[in-house]
Amino acid sequence: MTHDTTRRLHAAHSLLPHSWQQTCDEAHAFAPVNIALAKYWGKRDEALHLPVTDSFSLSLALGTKTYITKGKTSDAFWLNGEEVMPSSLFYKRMHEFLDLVRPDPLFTFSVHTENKVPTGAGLASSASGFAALSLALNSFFGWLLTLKELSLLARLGSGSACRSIAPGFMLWHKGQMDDGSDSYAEPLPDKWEELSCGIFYLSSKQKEIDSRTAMKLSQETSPYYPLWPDIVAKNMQDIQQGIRTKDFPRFGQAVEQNALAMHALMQTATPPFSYYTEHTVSIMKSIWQARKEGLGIYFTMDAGPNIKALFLKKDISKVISLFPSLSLVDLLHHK
Ligand code: 2P0
Repeated sequence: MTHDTTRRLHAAHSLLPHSWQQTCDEAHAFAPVNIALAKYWGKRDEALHLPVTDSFSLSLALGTKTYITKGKTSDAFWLNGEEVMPSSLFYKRMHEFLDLVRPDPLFTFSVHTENKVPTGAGLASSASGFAALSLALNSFFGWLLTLKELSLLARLGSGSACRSIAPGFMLWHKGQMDDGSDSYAEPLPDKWEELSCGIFYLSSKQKEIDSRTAMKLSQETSPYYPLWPDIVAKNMQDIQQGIRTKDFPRFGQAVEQNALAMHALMQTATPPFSYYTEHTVSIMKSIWQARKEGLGIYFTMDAGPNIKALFLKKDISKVISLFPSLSLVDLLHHK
């Protein structure tokens, strides 16, 4: 067992009871996709997915449904009804995550995952996937984990999964500890019923470079990466203050600037790369133009070409008539 595997196992087991066993035949869970408003882009620890900065997100009503039962002789996974090949990256990542929670080394799982978003298209399906899996495992083994513990566990599957554990605005504290025990996301009490979101689905193709590799390359080679922590800190402040005071331009500008800064890190990496397509750029420019003409609309993008637009409910009809290809998505508010 490598040193990193031991550290991951230790991090997971510190959240779980001394020993555990299956408490029901099957368990289901849903977890939302989260849109990063201030991005997680760079790690201080790769094995434990510990980030360089805090990050901040908003949960959507879209997401992942997961259903688990005990497996037969080996782990078996289905994604949107199709069995996943053991040679795939998806299988490897799920299998390695489940290694952290097997009640005994021979215990295997059967996991059905239904994504309500295109897998691999930059809509963070791995985040909702590992969050839903963590929630389902919690029921399956009757662990009764708290939200914080679930967030810590989900983070070991994929960093951003720690923010998909609950509805609403989620703040991921980067934490200071080497074992990652203080690096988790928590929901903010704030609500913003007026806030609306839409997605321009520009491509559902599997991306050429996965976000984990993209993040590492940006961090290791962009000469602008040293500026990133301060940019995020400033953006986080404006985003949260914007939410508190319902100052939409302050909020929107900080969200958009953060996404553009992250994409600038990719374009200044060696070798440089970009998730933008011609469509992405054309929509960005149309949004800037609409803003010049007085419409309150801002965008963000993750590790993919799709654009997520943010605007207020009062402007929905103007936004729809100006951008007929925009699909509105419901936000998942907390109660
Ligand atoms: C985020 N992304 O904050 C950023 C913005 C993509 C763009 O977190 O290596 O799959 O599994 O911890 O969480 C995607 O990276 O990376 C991501 P790992 P993850 O949502």
